Amino acid sequence: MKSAFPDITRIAYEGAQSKNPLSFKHYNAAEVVEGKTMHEHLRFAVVYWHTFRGTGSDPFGAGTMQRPWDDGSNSVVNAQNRARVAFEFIQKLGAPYYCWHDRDVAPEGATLAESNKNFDAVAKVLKEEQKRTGVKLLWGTANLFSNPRYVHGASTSCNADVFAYAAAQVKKAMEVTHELGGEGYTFWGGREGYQTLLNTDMKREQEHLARFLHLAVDYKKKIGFKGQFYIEPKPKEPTKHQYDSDAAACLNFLREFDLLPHFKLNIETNHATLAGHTVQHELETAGAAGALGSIDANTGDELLGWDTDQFPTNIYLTAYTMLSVLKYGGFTTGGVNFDAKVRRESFEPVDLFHAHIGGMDAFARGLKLAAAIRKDGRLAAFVADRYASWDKGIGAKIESGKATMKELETYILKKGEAAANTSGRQEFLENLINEFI
Ligand code: XUL
Ligand code: CO
Repeated sequence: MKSAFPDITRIAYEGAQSKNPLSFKHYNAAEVVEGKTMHEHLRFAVVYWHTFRGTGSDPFGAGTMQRPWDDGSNSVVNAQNRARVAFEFIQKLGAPYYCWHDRDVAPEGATLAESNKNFDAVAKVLKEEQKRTGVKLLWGTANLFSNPRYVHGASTSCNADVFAYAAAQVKKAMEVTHELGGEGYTFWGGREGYQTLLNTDMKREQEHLARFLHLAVDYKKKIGFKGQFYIEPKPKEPTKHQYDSDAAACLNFLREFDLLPHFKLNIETNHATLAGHTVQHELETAGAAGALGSIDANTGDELLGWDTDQFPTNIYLTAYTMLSVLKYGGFTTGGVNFDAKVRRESFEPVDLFHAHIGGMDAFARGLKLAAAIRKDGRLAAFVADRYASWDKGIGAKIESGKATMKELETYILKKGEAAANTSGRQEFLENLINEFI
């Protein structure tokens, strides 16, 4: 096949002094940080949907992307060619993983049977290309939101047939993920939510969502798929409220319906922002529950209130993200998946390289900064010291569950007043972080 990027060779690490825009300044795959290579820490993944299917269209105008390899048709042959281009791109970039929705990789047919046939035909090429390049599937997922049948949701639709259709689609997507050696499978709530409560039986819809996920857990066992299941929180867009609204809501839902042992969370930066949280908040919420699985790395725009899915270039963002990731032991099954798209105005193929190189370099810097902050130890020591009253005396007694209300009353009556508080030192700590950045 003709090269889609003939002028671009494998992107190399050239170091911070390089002026070559098509090189890594910070991402040095083999460099060891905290005992693991950057490659092992970051586990970068390229998304099929934005990178190979994004057209650049918006509500005000048509697509702008120049993709000369794509004949614009909905044919299987075009999809197979596109798959080969995708692997040329991912290999030249040096990302070890990719991710897809079923409908990104293969065209939807007139019937489920036809869609499955198309999917198999493209999966065959994906498998060949994975073998040829060594690029692996981080996770697969099913698109349960684009087709008009999902207008009222998929598993939370008021229409039971739609639930059945969605289940059939997920069954197939899981099989193909398994066939391609996928290391995970993601459930993002698509349209699982509501536009108005006037027409919504929320309790019933949430029970249906739980039923759906239990069916997937059962089917996973049946086919022997060992990959990790993820839930990806997002509070709104496309619906006004989505049931997987944030990490805490997901954890509560998973616990309520006995699903927590089977799922981890896939935290997306821009979704955290939409939920009114920072991504660190979401990572810490997931991490504290032992459910931090993977991240969809991107960023929003401070002045735009929607899911702009931009490539992350902010070093503070990546440093804080990696501080939380390292704190919870790093990625095992998950990775840094760029659920991000080039801007509508960045329509040339080379922009796909600039975007991913920038994201990878930003995360490599974030990783190095987080490791340096951890090695320095002052931040962790400050936090440990801040909670020192819990390590001994009355604090230790409360934590161990041995203190009663009565005892606490006696303790305070005797003491008269609580020990003096000390400063939270926020500004000092912000300055400390700036020593590294
Ligand atoms: C949507 C989103 C999805 C999921 C996969 O906002 O993030 O692309 O990552 O369905
Ligand atoms: Co995402």
